[in-house]
Amino acid sequence: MNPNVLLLMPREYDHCRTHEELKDMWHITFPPLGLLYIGTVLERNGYRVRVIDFSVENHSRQEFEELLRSFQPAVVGISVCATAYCFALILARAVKRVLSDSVIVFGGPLATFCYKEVLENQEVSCVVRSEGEYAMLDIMRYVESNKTSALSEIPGLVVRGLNGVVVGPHRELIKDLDSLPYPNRNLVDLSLYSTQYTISTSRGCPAKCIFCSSSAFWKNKYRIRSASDVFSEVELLKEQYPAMDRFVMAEDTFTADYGRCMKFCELLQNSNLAQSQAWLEAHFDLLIYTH
Ligand code: B12
Ligand code: SF4
Repeated sequence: MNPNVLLLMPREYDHCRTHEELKDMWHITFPPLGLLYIGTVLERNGYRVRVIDFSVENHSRQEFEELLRSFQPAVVGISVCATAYCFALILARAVKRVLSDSVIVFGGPLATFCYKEVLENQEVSCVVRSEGEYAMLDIMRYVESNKTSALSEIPGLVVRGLNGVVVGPHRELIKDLDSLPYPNRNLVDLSLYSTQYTISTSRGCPAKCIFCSSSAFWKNKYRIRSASDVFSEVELLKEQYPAMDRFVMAEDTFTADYGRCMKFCELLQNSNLAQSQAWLEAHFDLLIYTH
């Protein structure tokens, strides 16, 4: 039987505020698109996937442990940005206590940059740096093959070695983002989010502001999906969620490619979605430069 995989989005760790209080503060919550992309690729390859997003779901320690016992994931992937690191470690320890043989994978921005510090925690088996879909697929195959190869041979991974960390071979970024399946949003309960309909149309940012991690995270490459692929996803969202009247481009900058931007607007304008609102982020210079 194929091994199961559990993907976790830790909540931001805040000693002072409860989940309910954060909700009252109009805390913005988006579905975890990165985990949904990874989960969808793994599902399409025959693995059973569960996603738990602690930024919108409340689970006591006991409930979480029960879930681990019943679902028995062989691999647990945790998405880690800086503010969620403490909680991510708490989750990793809980997993290790219940399922000592599971492979615990950290990915996302903090893990990508601070992999040495992350791997000082014995419960973390490995770190995936940058893009996660196919590195996670390789990890699932490694587990499925009864761990006959070495984790350190998988491109894009960092593991603990006898004398410090071992950085595995380089992994190429996905060349054609249109080749990725649309994220299966049914892996989470969309009704729990303050912003439900989000789309990722690009990866990276051409602006390269010196204080920002985006370029370094996406290996200095800016990749975009085609206007028609993005528009098809919007159409699919509308079909699946007829109540949708607004969607959000959840990424660094949508407007950097003028041609694609105009093509997308045309497609939208000439469709029955013309009344929908599209929210997006754009770097000001890129907006002016392209006009
Ligand atoms: C949309 C967005 C949000 C949304 C939703 C975040 C979410 N939970 O998905 C909202 C508005 C809620 C948000 C909030 C915050 N955000 Co924000 N956000 C973004 C943004 C613009 C896009 C994220 C996204 O959906 N990308 C698309 C998907 C496909 O990519 P991805 O999420 O990176 O996932 C890929 C890889 O990272 C990796 N990966 C991710 N997780 C895992 C896990 C495993 C196991 C593996 C193997 C791989 C892996 O594989 C995925 C697929 O390839 C990014 C910038 C960016 N361009 O990435 C900032 C970014 C992630 N946010 C950031 C920050 C700082 C925050 C906040 C802390 C802000 C604040 N002060 O409150 C909070 C933290 C909330 C949280 N716990 O995540 C920083 C993180 C920096 C850091 N060093 O940690 C980023 C990188 C922006 C930046 N350049 O500084 N954010
Ligand atoms: S425009 Fe935004 S996302 Fe792009 S490099 Fe600058 S700060 Fe980062």
